[in-house]
Amino acid sequence: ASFFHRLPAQWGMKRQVAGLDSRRAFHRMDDSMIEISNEVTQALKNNEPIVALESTIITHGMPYPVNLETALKVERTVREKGAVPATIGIIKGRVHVGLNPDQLELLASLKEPCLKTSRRDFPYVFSKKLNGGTTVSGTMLVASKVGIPIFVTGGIGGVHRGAQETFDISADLTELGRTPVAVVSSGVKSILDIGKTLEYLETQGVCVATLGPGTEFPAFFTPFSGFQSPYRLETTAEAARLIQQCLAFNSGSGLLIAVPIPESSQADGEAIERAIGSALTLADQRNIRGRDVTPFVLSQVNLLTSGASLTATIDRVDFAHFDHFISSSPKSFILL
Ligand code: PSU
Ligand code: MN
Repeated sequence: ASFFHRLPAQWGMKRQVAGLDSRRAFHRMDDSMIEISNEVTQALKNNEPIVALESTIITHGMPYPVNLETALKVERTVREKGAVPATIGIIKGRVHVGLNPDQLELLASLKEPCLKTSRRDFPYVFSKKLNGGTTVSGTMLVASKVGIPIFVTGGIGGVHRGAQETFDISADLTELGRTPVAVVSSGVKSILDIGKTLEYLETQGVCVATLGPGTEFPAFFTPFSGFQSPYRLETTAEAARLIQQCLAFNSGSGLLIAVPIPESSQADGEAIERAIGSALTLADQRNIRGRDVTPFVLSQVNLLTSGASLTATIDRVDFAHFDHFISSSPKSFILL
């Protein structure tokens, strides 16, 4: 009996050595893990509209310096619309909500190694004090922890073609099922299987709606994917109401609002979609797997289209959504 009485004390010592001073530490987030910029802190306090932005698109989605220029441009667009941008990323093992231009430059230039960080990667990035670009899933997770319910991005991850063999299904989809953040996106790139992606989102309990005149869920570079959107929204007011009702019901799930490319700008889109087929074949031949698939295919498609896909991506990331832009503060929803 005395042995068992002594045991917890010994464990306590070990926990101290490991930097975990009590069992409660297992449930408590260390303050040093997340730093919120002054601007975002003020906006949260004053209930001003804030838009979360991801950083994998910067670190793994586009080449330098176009990635930095695009990140800054998107932030400017958000500001022009009257909201505060909160780009989320990880520097030396610390999550930053609201990266300043120097921090954006550090991540964009890849002067230091930088890990693509989705939900599963945080513990490793923290423990090794690494830099990280947060994916849609990683960014949603952080946004929800700090109380930012709206997140705007270009393309989200999805179910990869051939997932029945590889099981390659982006953590973005499960995150949408478990984290109450509204993601406004240009849709799902057809490097993915859009039909399976929509099925999987239904399984995860994610409300999916397309904002605009069409009835299809959009591919990234064209408004047409061949798949109907579960729901259609005609106005931003309808979108804002959907978001508000989703969060008020508190089911715990997020939602996905797709904003299709205007039909007038889709000509290049079709050529890009064709290049995707070749890029996927090459990825398979070169045995590219797991987290490397998306970055590889994106850069390959850019090569095959002589840069047209990159230009179109910048347009899709920055421009398209913001025409019908929705923003919010934790308590109110504002149409911009
Ligand atoms: N789509 C793009 N560019 C990107 C991504 C998606 O056009 O950079 C990034 C996003 O951050 C998304 C991630 O969350 O890729 C998905 O990666 P994966 O398929 O490995 O889950
Ligand atoms: Mn994957």
